[in-house]
Amino acid sequence: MSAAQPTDIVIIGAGFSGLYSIYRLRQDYRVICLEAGDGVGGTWYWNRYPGARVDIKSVEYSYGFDHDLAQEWSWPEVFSGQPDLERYANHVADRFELRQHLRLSTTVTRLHFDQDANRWHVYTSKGDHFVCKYIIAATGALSAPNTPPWPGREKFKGEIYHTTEWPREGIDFTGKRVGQIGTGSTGIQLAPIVAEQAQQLYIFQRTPAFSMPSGNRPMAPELERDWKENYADRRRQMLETYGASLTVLPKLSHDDCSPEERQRILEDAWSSQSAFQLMLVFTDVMTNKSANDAVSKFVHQKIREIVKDPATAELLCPKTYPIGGKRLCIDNGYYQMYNRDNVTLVDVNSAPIIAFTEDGLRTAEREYQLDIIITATGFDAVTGALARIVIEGIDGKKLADKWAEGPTVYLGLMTAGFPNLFMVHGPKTPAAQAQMITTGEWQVDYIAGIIADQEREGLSRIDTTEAAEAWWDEEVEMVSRATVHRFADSWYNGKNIDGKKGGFMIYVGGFPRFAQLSKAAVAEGYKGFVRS
Ligand code: N01
Repeated sequence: MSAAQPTDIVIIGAGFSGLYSIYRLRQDYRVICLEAGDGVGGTWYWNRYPGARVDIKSVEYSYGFDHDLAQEWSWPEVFSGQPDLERYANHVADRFELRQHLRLSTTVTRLHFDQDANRWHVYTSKGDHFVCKYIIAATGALSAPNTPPWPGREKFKGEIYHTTEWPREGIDFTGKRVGQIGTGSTGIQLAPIVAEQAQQLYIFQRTPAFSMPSGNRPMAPELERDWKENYADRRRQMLETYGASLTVLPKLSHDDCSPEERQRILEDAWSSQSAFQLMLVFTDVMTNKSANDAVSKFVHQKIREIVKDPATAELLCPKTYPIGGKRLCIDNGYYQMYNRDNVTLVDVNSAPIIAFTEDGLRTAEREYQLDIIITATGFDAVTGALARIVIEGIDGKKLADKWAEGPTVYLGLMTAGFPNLFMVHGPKTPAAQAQMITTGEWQVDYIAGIIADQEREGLSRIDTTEAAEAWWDEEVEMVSRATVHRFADSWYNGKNIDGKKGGFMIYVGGFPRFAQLSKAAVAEGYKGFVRS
């Protein structure tokens, strides 16, 4: 163990919010950013599976903090793939000279709060020991992989890969029998590419997802120019609407439209080259069952038109939850892929996966002989990354114990008993319900303002209270009751993982309301915080 190194702020994670935290805070404070990976980019460093691509236009899904960066950077495609997003993160790290603050391949293992000195002690997998006043956990909502604990993994003679731990050198599927478990956003992007190479691809599906064509295409000069000329306005609009610039907002409810109008609006949205447009066909898609059913049925109709085998098409039609209840997926030929002879859809809802075997996978129905198994089984979302660090707050209380029944937080920013520790995209923030780069920048600016106030006023500690957490919980539950999200089991409510507790993990009241409540708390004399 090396001697303790003093610093002011330790940032955990060098994804987009972690990198911006360095940029924003390094002028005024000593800042160190610890990152488990050997490169920057967070989500876009880890998720390097073929087909990984963002579902928001890249001109929008990019930093806004530096005018010249926004003007000079060019995205080759409208919805960038992982390699371009990782390249952008590296460019930002170099251009703004952030690397001197970075410690890569360094996993934070323990955080301990010294309540007499009001300092955090930070321990890492490399044996480092830092002492700092503030922690910024930019650990990402979707960073800790979820692999269900099927027995027999060590027996399997082939190779197993999780999509979020994809080897940098890639995988050659040529001539292989491949099994892919999971058909969420990740699985849907990956499968068509594997199908082109593999001898046989079995897709193990428990719940079908709603997906629509990504509409990806080379960046048109007019689109790029239009955004570059209007960046300031667009970013402001984005923060004032959903935290994402949904340019065509609906004017009519489902019941206001004639059947012909409904069909035309739905067809336009399907070919709009913007996934979110499908959720914006009527004003009440997320709140009115008949409006939601109309959109679901429209997607079912599209699936039945594309997929030639009627039994496969029926299995692919989601019927157990409303569209939008889980995040809508985007794809490049996902449904068309099922018309290939080398692709088989396996229903593991009716016959669940039981175990890995020497030669493949066994379900309740039969064994499948496989050379490679891909687990596209998602994430221990929102709380997973922090749960993997031993975090000891006031009186040595562990965060894992405090959150055993689910995370409790104030504004998604702080949790009582763990002073001076701030979370970006923490539990019960809008997270993936908004555009995470821009709203991450907003949250980092908000935290920087709080730290500046603490320092200017000569204070040593800021915490929140259980009463404030209870108030935020009520707000989170109240807004979730108004939308269809509660009718779907997903990472939004922790129900993607057996036994995970905690209720709603995401704030679905919209970014503007989240930001307004956050700003009001500070403006009203740090309401809900305890400062000393
Ligand atoms: O993870 P998921 P993901 N037996 O949890 C299945 C973002 N993202 O990595 O639905 C059998 O959605 C599970 O089945 P079920 C985006 O926010 C964005 O795909 O739980 N199957 C499901 O099919 C997204 O929402 C982009 O029944 C099991 C799959 O594994 C989030 O990341 C791209 C199982 C997991 O799907 C997560 O997406 C990629 C079991 N025991 C990701 N356990 C874009 O920007 C799990 N599954 C485009």
